[in-house]
Amino acid sequence: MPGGRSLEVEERDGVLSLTLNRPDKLNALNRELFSQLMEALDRAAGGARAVLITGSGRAFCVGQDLAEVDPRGRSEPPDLGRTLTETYNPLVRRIRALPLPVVCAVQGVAAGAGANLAFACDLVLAARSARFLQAFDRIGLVPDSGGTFTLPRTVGWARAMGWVLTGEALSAERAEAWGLIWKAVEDDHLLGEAETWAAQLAEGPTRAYAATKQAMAAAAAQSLDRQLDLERDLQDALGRSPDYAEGVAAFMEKRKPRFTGGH
Ligand code: T3D
Repeated sequence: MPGGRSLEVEERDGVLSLTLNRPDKLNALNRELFSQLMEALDRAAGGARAVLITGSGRAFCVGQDLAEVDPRGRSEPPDLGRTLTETYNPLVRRIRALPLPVVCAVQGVAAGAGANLAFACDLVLAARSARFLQAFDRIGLVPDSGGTFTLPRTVGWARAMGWVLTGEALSAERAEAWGLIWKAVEDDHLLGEAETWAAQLAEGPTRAYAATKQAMAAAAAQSLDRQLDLERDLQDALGRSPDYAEGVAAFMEKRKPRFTGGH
């Protein structure tokens, strides 16, 4: 946005809210937005206890800013390998590795890497009128930002291939039915509900959420035996945490726990 920030960042009560803010370009991802996102996510690990990602205007995010990679008038083809190495891959890795729950509120359209960015988050809500598009086929690319990893694992081969090859738009309700998002909610309630979840997660057992993310992510690539060992190791560490002591004490005292997320 000329004169404005491409990413609005606000931190309140442990929730770091990140709003993609290029509404005139449907929040297409350009270099500036990437670097602001990465910087904000780096900061998140320093004090926030939950992250909320959303978009401003009539779209969540339409993926790569195609104006930035317009091949017309270039003598050389663009180096997309480098683009992925420097931007999309670190972004997805950062979200997945962030030791905090990441809530995503999708309104309007989420296309290309914009859709897969949403699917990389931990708790995804979408407005009932939202729609998801892979869109990569339209410009001759493979689904990136983890799409080829997440889609077949989440929705199965037939649906993943069908969706990607037909280029159909997926409604929020269908995305929910397929298990790609947590919930489709009434349009007017989207932000409020996402904020409520983010606030609730920010008051939760942060270390347990981090361990849960770690274990869930590891499960995609290892045997039950190794996963059981990992659960043991994580539980061993969590059993020594103040939040575990507080959680059990609160249960015994029939009161709400006051988690600090501390070590
Ligand atoms: O570097 C690499 O290429 C590798 C990485 C790839 C990752 C990817 O994400 S590839 C996929 C890129 N995204 C797309 O191909 C989606 C392109 N957009 C669309 O197909 C349509 O905009 C939508 C179907 C999403 C929405 O259509 P509609 O009719 O609601 O809106 P619109 O009129 O097309 O768009 C409104 C404005 O946003 C328009 O600008 P203008 O003409 O008013 O100045 C349009 O150009 C702009 N816009 C939309 N998408 C993009 C974009 N500008 C730049 N990049 C975009 N991706």
